[in-house]
Amino acid sequence: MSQVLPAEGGLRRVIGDGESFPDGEVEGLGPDELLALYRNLVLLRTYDERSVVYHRQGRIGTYAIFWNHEAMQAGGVFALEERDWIFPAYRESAIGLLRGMPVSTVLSWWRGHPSGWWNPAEFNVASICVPIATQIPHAVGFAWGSALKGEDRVALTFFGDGATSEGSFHEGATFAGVMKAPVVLFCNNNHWAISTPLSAQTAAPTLADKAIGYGMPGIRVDGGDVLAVYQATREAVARARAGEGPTFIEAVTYRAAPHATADDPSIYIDLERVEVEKENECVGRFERYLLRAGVLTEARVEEIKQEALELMRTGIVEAEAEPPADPGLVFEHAYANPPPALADDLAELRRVLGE
Ligand SMILES: Cc1ncc(C[n+]2csc(CCOP(=O)(O)OP(=O)(O)O)c2C)c(N)n1
Ligand SMILES: [Mg+2]
Repeated sequence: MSQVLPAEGGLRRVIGDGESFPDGEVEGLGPDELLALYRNLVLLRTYDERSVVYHRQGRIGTYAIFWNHEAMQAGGVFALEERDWIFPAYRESAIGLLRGMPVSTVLSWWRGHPSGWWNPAEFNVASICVPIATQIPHAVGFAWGSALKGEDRVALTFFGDGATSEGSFHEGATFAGVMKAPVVLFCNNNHWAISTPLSAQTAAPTLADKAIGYGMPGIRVDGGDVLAVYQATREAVARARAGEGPTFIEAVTYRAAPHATADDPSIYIDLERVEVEKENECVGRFERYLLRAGVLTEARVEEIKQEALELMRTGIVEAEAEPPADPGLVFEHAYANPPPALADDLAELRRVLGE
């Protein structure tokens, strides 16, 4: 099966455009599941949009925006069981919300507060990795170890197009293929690694082509179509659970927001393409699908959005109610015998902070 699956030359899609491309269906998803998936999308979207506001208000630090990545995140996670683990990067910082993590925990992470570090075993969500691609070997090792222990767990790891050029991706993918680790390598191809374009990450026609060299199937899917993402991930998870090893999923999108709150993409990005992407953004796409199918009403949409906003309001209040962290924590746990200069630095920091 080490080939790019034949149907994957184009991008898999399920959601139609309301005109020439007809709506499809995913077997096994009834109205309740579809609504649950919609709620997850709205929760992530609301988290993201409010976080940009909180950043502008100086209430959280630099923030990695994931606007229009919600379908990849929610669709991927919806294909997992609770016992399966998620290994996120900074772009999936709020993925824990889909596992019941409090909003205040994620906001605290972006506030640089220790209460933002959760116990991974509580939610089966590993810590956020900022060094690019490092979560991939973590996920693969975890999945392999889990299989050796006879547990029935799959690991899903998210990473970007840029991450596929990193050594950690190569090491993780090689190991996963050789060991047949029950892992899903989920690549969100948003065409950019900050200002470095996709064309710099591979000379092959697609990123899914990379799967071949690691002996695993590669699937290409429309990253803005939450149902197509769910369906593709469900297949990959089933393959992993059946002992058939890893799958590489390339979910294709185009980054419609800045890389992070400290970025000005207008100097490098294709602004027309961004406009097209915004028009076709993933939450609205699924919302219109559900309205067409009669699963959702305008009134229900409003209700679900208000509920998510309320969760955010409570979350930021709780995060801001945390007592200030002791700056000494930054200096601990790195050295058994700290060099004297470190103590001087901490003293200086305390002086600057007026402590
Ligand atoms: C090992 C490493 N090198 C460089 C960086 C700086 N850096 C932060 S984000 C980023 C771009 C990554 O792009 P991609 O993998 O496509 O993910 P995206 O940000 O698009 O989700 C880079 C190079 C880093 N965090 N880690
Ligand atoms: Mg990228």
